[in-house]
Amino acid sequence: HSKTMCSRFIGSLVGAIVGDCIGADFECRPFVDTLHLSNFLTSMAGKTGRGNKVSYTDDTAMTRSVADSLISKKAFNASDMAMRFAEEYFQNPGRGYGANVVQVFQDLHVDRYADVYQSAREQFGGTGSYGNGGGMRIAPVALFAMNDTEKLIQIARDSTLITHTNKKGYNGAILQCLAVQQALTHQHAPSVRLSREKFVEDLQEKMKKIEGKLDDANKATKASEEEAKVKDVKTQGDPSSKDFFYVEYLQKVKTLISYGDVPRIKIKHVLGVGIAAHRSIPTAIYCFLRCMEPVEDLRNIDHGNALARTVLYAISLGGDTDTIASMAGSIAGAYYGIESVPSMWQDRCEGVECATSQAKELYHLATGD
Ligand code: 8NA
Ligand code: MG
Ligand code: MG
Ligand code: MG
Repeated sequence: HSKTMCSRFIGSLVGAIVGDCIGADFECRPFVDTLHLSNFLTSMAGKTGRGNKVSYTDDTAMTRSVADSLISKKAFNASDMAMRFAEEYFQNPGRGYGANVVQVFQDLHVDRYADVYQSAREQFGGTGSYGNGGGMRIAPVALFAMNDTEKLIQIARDSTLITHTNKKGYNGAILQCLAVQQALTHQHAPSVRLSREKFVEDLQEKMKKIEGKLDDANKATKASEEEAKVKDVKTQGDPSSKDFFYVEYLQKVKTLISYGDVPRIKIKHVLGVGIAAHRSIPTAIYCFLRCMEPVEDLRNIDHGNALARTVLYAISLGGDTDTIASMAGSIAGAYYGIESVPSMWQDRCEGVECATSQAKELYHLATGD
């Protein structure tokens, strides 16, 4: 059992990397066809020798900082994590960061990390970012706090608030973190497959408590209380202002899964493939669940491997491909384990070795083994 769990820790971080590295080439494309994906994988396999790696982007850069911070402090430490985000950015600014989050790094640096939550609160006129940048880097938190859901929720929220103070931003990151945790801790039993319906219902149950809290904003989010007041006045009747926002998105995921094979255009329309947390995190969860079953036009390139299928399917939706594939890949990796990540992918994606040792450290911290 414990060897299997360690494999799932590694699978989660490496699954996130392969999604980011392979997905990055397709970012922002409205459509990605199977032939294009197939050609990309062929050229990836053909790269040999030095410089054969496919590069990772901001998603992995920030995930690495989250893991490094948790490992070195053996706890969540906001200033340490903020400093790692900013220093990594200044060392490698060309990783394709979100357009606005870079302002937070600048402010953190200029203000010498005095209040690491201040700059993010000021983003977007005080409403805070709802980008998926919190969710894209959250997998290490799920590994670190695997056995303590309350702690997991708190670290997911507080670590996201360093850059994203909009409720949709940090609740999205919490949802993604809970999805990784559920995938990781699901007990595989011979011949009993995970109930996809129950997987979603369990997430709904947890999100209902989180989204239902009256003051779900915490110490670090003065701005979001004001935002909530403004929103009450401004957007009455707007479905996006409802309290149980992610609970409702999860309902859509459940319905779409029950339909079986659904045209991609419908997934893109209902769930989205954008850079907003709410238009990409439920989508990533859908990709993981949908790909437990074969996808007809991916049969020739997934070789019957459900993890590979999850990543390729997420990319095939277009839009924010690196981030959605990375988030879907981290859930799938936590469920299937590192053995399911194709060895060619492991070999050709930048950062796999580092993620592997980080996952082992996190496994040690979480289990004592
Ligand atoms: P972010 O906080 O800058 O948010 C990303 C974008 O979301 C912003 O630039 C805005 O356009 C929009 N947005 C967020 N909150 C609001 C708001 N309250 N009002 C209006 N618009 C808003 O950065 P992030 O870390 O959340 O972004 C993550 C994404 O950026 C990932 O997809 C990542 O891969 C990267 N990304 C890079 C490229 C690229 O050019 N390489 C393209 C897309 C995304
Ligand atoms: Mg990226
Ligand atoms: Mg400032
Ligand atoms: Mg992206």
